Amino acid sequence: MKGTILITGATSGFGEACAMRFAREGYHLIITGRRQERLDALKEQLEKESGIQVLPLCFDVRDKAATQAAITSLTGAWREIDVLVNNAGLALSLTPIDEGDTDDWDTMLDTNVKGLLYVSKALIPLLKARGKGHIINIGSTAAKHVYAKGNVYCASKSAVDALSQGMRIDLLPYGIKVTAIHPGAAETEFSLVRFKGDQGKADDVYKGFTPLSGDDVADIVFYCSTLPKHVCINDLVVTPTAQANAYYVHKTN
Ligand code: NDP
Ligand code: 8X3
Repeated sequence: MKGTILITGATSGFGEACAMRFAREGYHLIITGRRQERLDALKEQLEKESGIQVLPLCFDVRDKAATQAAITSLTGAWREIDVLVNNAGLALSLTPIDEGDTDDWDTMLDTNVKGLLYVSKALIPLLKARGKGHIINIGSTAAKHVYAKGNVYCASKSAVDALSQGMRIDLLPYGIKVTAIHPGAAETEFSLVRFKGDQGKADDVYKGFTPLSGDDVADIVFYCSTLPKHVCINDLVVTPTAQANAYYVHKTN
């Protein structure tokens, strides 16, 4: 056993790919999300394939009490967490600021910012007690450049960028590493969620170029989390080769 990793939002996309990658490498996994049936299926698959142990915790990161209760429920070796991947998050709609839906704004800010804070607040005491650990926050190119109609989603990811810097400073005395990884366009369920189930609109986002995959990002998370104790990647931006930044994607059709 190489260690234990807790991944939020492991029911699809980057989180699921990270679960698969770390399972292959012999890590025990704590996987979280709101879809219990997906968590159960992933547990069954990974325990069978990799011979590691998987603990599913089904909760909504927006629910402060449920988040704290889920972490408090950890006992024994499950409390010895080496890596926390704060990945759960979403965008909803692509709308000019004055036309934005305030419920969508609440959901994005409550999930991407406050949810990340609740999980971190609950987990940090366990890392501090061991004098080591690594928090990996999934930001976005949207944290680095604000694009048209991205307003609140971009703001939520800017907050993840700022919080990652703040965490790194405050956790320095405890030997806890903090890394922010900022991916560009990646084909997961992200656009299907953003466009509220419109598969055609979601597919259009990735036409004409090769986007990142969940596996690409999982490789990077794995690399960052397995560097020597004295080495920490603080901030990493990764895009498809066809994407220069949040604005410029070279599409061939
Ligand atoms: P997916 O939609 O495929 O996965 C999102 C995950 O987040 C799901 O497992 C979902 O689980 C979980 N999640 C969402 N809301 C909540 C909640 N309230 N409580 C608990 N879990 C929640 O998208 P990605 O894998 O692409 O996204 C992962 C992260 O990467 C997000 O933070 C996203 O903003 C970021 N990102 C994505 C990029 C992309 O282009 N795909 C690029 C840059 C960053 P469930 O529904 O079961 O709760
Ligand atoms: C996801 C990438 O460009 O849709 O964070 O904002 S983007």
